[in-house]
Amino acid sequence: MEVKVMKNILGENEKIAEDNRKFFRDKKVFVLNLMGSPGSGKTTLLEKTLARLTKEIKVAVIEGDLFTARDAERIEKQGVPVVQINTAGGCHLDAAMVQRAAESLDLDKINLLIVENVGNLVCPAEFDIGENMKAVVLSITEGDDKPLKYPLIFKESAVCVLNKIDLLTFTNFNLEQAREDLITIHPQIEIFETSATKDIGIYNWCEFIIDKLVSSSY
Ligand SMILES: Nc1nc2c(ncn2[C@@H]2O[C@H](COP(=O)(O)OP(=O)(O)OP(=O)(O)O)[C@@H](O)[C@H]2O)c(=O)[nH]1
Ligand SMILES: [Mg+2]
Repeated sequence: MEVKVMKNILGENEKIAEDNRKFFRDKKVFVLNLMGSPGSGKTTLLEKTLARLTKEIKVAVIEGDLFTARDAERIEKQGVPVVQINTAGGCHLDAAMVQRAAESLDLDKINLLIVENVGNLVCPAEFDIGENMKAVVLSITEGDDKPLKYPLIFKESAVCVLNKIDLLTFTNFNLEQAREDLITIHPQIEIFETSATKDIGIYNWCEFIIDKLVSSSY
């Protein structure tokens, strides 16, 4: 019974996600779904990404959180339009939430919409929101076993950002092992090493996003 209900929920979500994708395509807005565990550094990476990208690209942000507008307040300081979604306990964003949030953005004025999903390494991977690309942030302090333990999110994501690389020497995180496991799970995955606080690797990550926009003719 539970399985059937879950299937219906996912089926309904899939329809709205397809509507979103078509809507964003018509508006020529590329949508990036940024996922990862709580505290992996999504908002900090986003702050650094916006500081660089907004010189060249018009960006808006949707922030997903259980409660509070803290991340949206941080992003607002970057001078980009931002909408906060509070899921009131829900562990992921779904396509309907993103559809509603997008209504309060002027999409004719932007080329890139970045959605910071709720901090979670499991649920967001199961819900298509109508994005063009999923990216997962894995921080060094979470441990190198996470790709094998939570494979779906790494399988679904075109990109994995290994953040907090500045902390590598203070941990037992095995970078080679993590890279090997990521490639085993998803052979085409792009891997970036960043420190969002020390501004390491941000340039390459941003260039990658720009290339994606250009190659998708947005
Ligand atoms: N050392 C180090 N700390 C970082 C880095 N990136 C983020 N942090 C710190 O990690 C903590 C969490 O960062 P956030 O950017 O808020 O993480 P988040 O993934 O957005 O968290 P949620 O939105 O709660 O899921 C903050 O104290 C950041 O300063 C990094 O590259 N290196
Ligand atoms: Mg955040």
